[in-house]
Amino acid sequence: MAVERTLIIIKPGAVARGLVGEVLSRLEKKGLKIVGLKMLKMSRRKAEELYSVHKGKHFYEELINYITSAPVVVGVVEGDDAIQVVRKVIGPTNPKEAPPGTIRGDFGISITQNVIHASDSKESAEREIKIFFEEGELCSYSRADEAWL
Ligand code: 3AN
Repeated sequence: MAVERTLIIIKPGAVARGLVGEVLSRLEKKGLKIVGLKMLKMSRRKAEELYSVHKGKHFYEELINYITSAPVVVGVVEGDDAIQVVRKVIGPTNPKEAPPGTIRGDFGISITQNVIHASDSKESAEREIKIFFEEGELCSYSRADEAWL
């Protein structure tokens, strides 16, 4: 068992559409544990840090403008192989290619308005969590269903 932590961001459009509960619920029902959670309006500085690998790409400005346009919900999710499991639950980047049953397949509108961000590797998860959370803001607790895992 490899317990990992990953960063999720429920994007502005999904917050505005009232999808926060639905998205968190899908992750919780999959057995993932929410160990940090907050709502914030992302600063341009944090957005640029988060998406630094995309600087210079044709969609970069649109991406930064969108993610800073209105409140987002950022969270840290923990579980066995959480990075890969969360990516599976959310589906591919482009909602048109995301299968039904995945978060992006069911709720994604476009490649920009694709509902949720999640870290794609251990290195990204470590880096991205630090952008939004102090270590002391993350909680350790047992889920009631852990005894069955
Ligand atoms: P993911 O979020 O699936 O890890 P990345 O990291 O490749 O995808 O892209 C980060 C974000 O940039 C995506 N969530 C999406 O909003 C946006 N994005 C990626 N590729 C494109 C594209 N070709 N056109 C517009 N936006 C894009």
